[in-house]
Amino acid sequence: MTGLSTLRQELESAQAQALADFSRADTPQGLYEIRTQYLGKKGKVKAILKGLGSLPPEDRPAAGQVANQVADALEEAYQQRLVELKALEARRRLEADETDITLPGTWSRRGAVHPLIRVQLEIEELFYSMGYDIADGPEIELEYYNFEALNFPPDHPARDMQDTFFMKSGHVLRTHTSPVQVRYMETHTPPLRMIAPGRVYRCDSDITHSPMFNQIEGLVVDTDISFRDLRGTLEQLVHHVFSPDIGTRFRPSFFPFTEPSAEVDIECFACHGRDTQCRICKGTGWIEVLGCGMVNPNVFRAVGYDPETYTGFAFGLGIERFAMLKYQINDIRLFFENDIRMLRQFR
Ligand code: FA5
Repeated sequence: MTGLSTLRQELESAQAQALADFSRADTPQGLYEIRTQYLGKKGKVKAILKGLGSLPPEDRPAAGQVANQVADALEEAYQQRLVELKALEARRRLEADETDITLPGTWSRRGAVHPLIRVQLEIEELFYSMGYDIADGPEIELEYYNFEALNFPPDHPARDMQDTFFMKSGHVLRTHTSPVQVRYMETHTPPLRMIAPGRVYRCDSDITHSPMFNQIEGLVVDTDISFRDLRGTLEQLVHHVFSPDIGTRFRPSFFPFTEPSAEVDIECFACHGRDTQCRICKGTGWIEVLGCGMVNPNVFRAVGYDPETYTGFAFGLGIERFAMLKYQINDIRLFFENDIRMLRQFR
């Protein structure tokens, strides 16, 4: 056998062995190492080619050609196997990451809307559908807006009606949402319709009174608003929140910012006036739910409206009072204690 054919055989058997090794490789890294064993600087093909120098000069071109063919074939086989192994590796990774939809899931508890927010949204929804604007105002309020502009005379005991938290700065924590009426009228011209929900503060605490609670104010001003409009609107409110068959009663009352003023009672839905021991209405058959009245001309004057041209009505309700009645909650503090057992009932 000539040197050339020996070299050719050696190269071909190295090629066959390399191809077998390539197909056994199962990672791109392992494959690369095998490639280096054959095609690297110290690899088998290079070692065989070292024998090239000992061949007769006329055989060297043919031997070089065979060597190149083997090197090319191995490189091509390497690239092909590399593509396969990369695809295999990607599939393995995907399979390892795959979501097993048969595993039990992580259970997340459903939240619930807080009963106060529920009642607030219900009321907002009603008034919004009747074309009312929803307004807002500051909780830290000037005495002017909380009292003076609402026709509370200076140093008048009426200010004590509301157990005010006074601040050194001359501000107060607003005791009701009525100041929003004044602020709203200052920036709008009639005709207007608005409600203003918000937090208010009073130095007052027992099972039906909280130092921080929520009110919704309502205000309508136009050229011919009457007490009938007020009555119809509030009856609609009571029917919407409680029940269409609940009766209402308007009782004369006093607020410096309305004249005449009234308090609205609803029929006791627990005993309908039949239980003299009823805990809800205390045997009277009626439950007080809000204050209201026709806007006092002095309030119109404070905001620059002509009381000869305009009339209006206003009302203010406690959201906690509504929610306590609606859901039969007997202690106002339950709204603010975040006791999960109570809140869960509103899911
Ligand atoms: C007022 O606050 C008037 N601004 C309402 C008003 C507006 C009248 C517009 C006329 C025109 P009163 O002080 O009655 O009114 O409070 C209104 C409602 O707030 C009460 O009916 C009651 O439901 C609720 N409320 C009063 N004090 C507390 C308290 N400490 N905790 C929880 N709710 C309260």
